[in-house]
Amino acid sequence: MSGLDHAHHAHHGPVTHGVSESANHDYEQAFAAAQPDAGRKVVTLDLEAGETDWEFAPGASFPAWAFNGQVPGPVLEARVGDVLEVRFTNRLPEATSIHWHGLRIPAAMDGTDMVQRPIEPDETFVYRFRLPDAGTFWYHPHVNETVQMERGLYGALIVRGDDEPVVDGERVLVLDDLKLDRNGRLAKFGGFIEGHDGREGDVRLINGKQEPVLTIAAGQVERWRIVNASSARYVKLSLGGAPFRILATGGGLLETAESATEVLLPPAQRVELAVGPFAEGEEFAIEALAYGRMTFKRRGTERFGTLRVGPFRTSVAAIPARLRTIEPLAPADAPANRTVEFGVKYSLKRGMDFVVNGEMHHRDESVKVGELQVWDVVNATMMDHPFHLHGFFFQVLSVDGVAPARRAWDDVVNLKPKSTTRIAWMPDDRPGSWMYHCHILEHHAAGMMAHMDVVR
Ligand SMILES: [Cu+2]
Repeated sequence: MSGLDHAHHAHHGPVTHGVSESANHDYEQAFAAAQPDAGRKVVTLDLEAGETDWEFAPGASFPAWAFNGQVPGPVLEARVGDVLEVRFTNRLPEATSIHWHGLRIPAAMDGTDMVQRPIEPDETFVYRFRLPDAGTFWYHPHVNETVQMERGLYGALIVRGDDEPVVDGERVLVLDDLKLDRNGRLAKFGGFIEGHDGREGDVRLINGKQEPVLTIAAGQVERWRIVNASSARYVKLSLGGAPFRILATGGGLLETAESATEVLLPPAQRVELAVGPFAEGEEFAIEALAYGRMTFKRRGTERFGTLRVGPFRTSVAAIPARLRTIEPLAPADAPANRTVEFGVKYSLKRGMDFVVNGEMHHRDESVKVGELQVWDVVNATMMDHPFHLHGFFFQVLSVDGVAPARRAWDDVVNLKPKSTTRIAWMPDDRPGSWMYHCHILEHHAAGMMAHMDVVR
């Protein structure tokens, strides 16, 4: 990756054509405004989406869609205050775009069809934005996601802060599953169960490989940055019952490291764990424990991979008791100023519709920059839904009136069946078109989403 800024105006001509003049203006403005902080740099890179042979297990492969010929796409790394400039070229047979999941960037760079025309085959589009927060994020298309993400289009994005815990090593684990047919080809998309449950497959992957074996040195502590990139699978992650510490969720570090033996990752969620130290010769299953979310198809404990402990190495790891301070955005009993209800409706034509406030692809009221939002996010259905808000972090104030055990920043929260989750978020000065939706991709596609403007 080159750290040098360079002339960019030639890059985005071909694709802004066709976007409304105001969208084009917002894009140009966001592009020019993206400047690195003092002492930081512009991280530039090329990404290309195209067809590639994805060997997910020895001798087993299929024609995938991938970023830069690999699944997952390359891990993008930068520091808080850097500018990321991605020159993206689409070599797929259909239109696409990139959504930068969890990043608090200008609306014009969010990658949805609200803010840009999908990028047609052989077109190039340049995303450019400043990275405001440290954490584990990811990128994926926001066009035909049920197909494009299942076929392999996703990757992790790591943003480092100035004051990170010291560990002996770091790894990124992108979790996914693949649904194949009897012949080892991608199973055909759709059907009633897939529409209801979301698409889940029986090939479980870490970093694009089926049930790999990872090795950690005895005595060492690693930081694992974990992304759940699957379409619908909930991963209640366990290391064969071994304790670990949770350092961060989707919006960065927690206030204190939390000891646990399992952690739930709904689709699109990220966690960071401190793993280890272990003794040489130990072995642990990296597995998802059974998690009931009222689907037709039920799953027991299933393995994603194996962790083996190799020879001892000395450790320099130092994880402080206090990781950071998160100021509360609102008191736990702050009254809600909006109710958003995730529901289902039965339609004669389509069977089941997934709706927000009674409407597929809901158009929600705008919110004003600087006005605190306290939302009751209601799940009126009998199954779980991972709620995702684009472009802004929120804090969970309560679930069914009970304050959560910890304060955290997130862009994804799981909504339990028949529950009310009260969240608070602040629309800072990034006006434009935003959305929130269920991150079970099939539910999102079936209408469980809403558009909303942030206005000055
Ligand atoms: Cu859903």
